[in-house]
Amino acid sequence: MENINEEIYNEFVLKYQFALNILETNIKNLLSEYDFNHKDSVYDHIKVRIKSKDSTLRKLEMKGLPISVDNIAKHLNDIVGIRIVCPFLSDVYTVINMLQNCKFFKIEEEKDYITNPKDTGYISYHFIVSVPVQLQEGIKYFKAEIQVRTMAMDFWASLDHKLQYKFDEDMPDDIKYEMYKCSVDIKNLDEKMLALKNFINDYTNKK
Ligand code: 0O2
Repeated sequence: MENINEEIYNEFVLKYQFALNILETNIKNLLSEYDFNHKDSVYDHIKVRIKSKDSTLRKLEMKGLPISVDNIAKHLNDIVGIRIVCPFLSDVYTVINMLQNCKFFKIEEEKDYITNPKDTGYISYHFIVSVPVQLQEGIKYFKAEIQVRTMAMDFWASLDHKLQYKFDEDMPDDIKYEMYKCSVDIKNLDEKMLALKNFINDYTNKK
């Protein structure tokens, strides 16, 4: 696989780190404000990461693009990644609504893999956003991917990710199908847990 000079890559990625810092702080502030106002937490945890160089170059190669920082900036949206993991499906939609009303970044794209799961069974809600960063040369925008999902969706995606690494090539079809069926169980489980939460809320409110 081709490579990019280490110094050039580090300088390129540093600016994405700035974007991640800003995005993480703003999102955590928003969520904390919500929690304070509602005396309840809408999320379980947040995970942030800068995509590793290896994984970035591999993704560019998989897209059939020449290896360069310009191509990374132009074609990859997830050098910066933030994942917000929520207890209930209703919390996911509260967070989605919060992000849709955010003014400090620009939403470039929304991918609703909750209504339309991927063929693998992957369920999640994604935002591709542009984050403004004040640099010495002026304000520049950097792309980031925000994933919002329930703990159950996260459980499936984490295990799927882990299992995929066991295969050099694609997963065999029968295993893919079993994973897909597990994701249907996950969707049903989220719906059942939400119904149970609503039932308990009604029950305790009546008392
Ligand atoms: P990693 O290692 O998690 O970073 P696009 O250019 O938009 O067509 P892209 O960027 O692959 O293609 O978009 P997509 O399909 O929305 O996927 C973005 C990310 O969602 C992936 O990043 C994964 O994190 C997650 N994802 C998508 N499909 C699956 C899946 O079937 N299983 C799991 N576990 N995660 C999935 P990366 O770079 O592929 O991986």
